Amino acid sequence: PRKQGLTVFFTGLSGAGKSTLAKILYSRFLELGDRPVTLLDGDIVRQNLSRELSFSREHRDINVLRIGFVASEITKNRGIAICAPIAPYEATRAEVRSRIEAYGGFVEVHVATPLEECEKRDRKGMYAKARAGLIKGFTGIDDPYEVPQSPELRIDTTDLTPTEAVKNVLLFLGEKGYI
Ligand code: GGZ
Repeated sequence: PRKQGLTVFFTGLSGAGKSTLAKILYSRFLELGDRPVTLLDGDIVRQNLSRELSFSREHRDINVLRIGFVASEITKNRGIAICAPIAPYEATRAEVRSRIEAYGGFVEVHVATPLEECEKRDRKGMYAKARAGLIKGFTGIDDPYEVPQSPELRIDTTDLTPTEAVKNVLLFLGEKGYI
């Protein structure tokens, strides 16, 4: 029998490592080669599907629900969707989960790298700008991130290489029969 579809939904702060893990996972799934894979990375979606949206609560919710809709269509068609938005609100993540679970697997991965570490890395200089007040409403600084209460996986990348972190995701997916 053909395997069911699957969405792997990474959530976490800016700079936590979501995109890095999502990209590696994407290439691992391509290597497996048994199902079509789609990567819905935060910035790609912002550029292509959500260009008009701001970072207000309302617009973040619209953005995350759009990602969830695309992922649900992919999951319905037995593909694999990998999503990597911040998705700061629990209720919105729960909504996405229930819509996708109607069609297949949903695995929420909280990339739980602490704010201090994300800010220390500050790969794009955005935390410095947010601290300086040049960006208002930045997640973790002056905008909320609601910590996932029951994700399938929680991964702190502070002391893990990206490859090791992705290994944990693949191990979980294997154990649960998703791959
Ligand atoms: C958070 C922001 C903001 C604000 C711009 N708050 O590190 P990045 O740069 O590449 O990732 C962040 C990205 C977050 O977009 P998402 O679509 O994932 O967010 S959400 O799920 O909340 O809709 C960051 C950049 O956009 N960015 N302004 N105010 N991140």
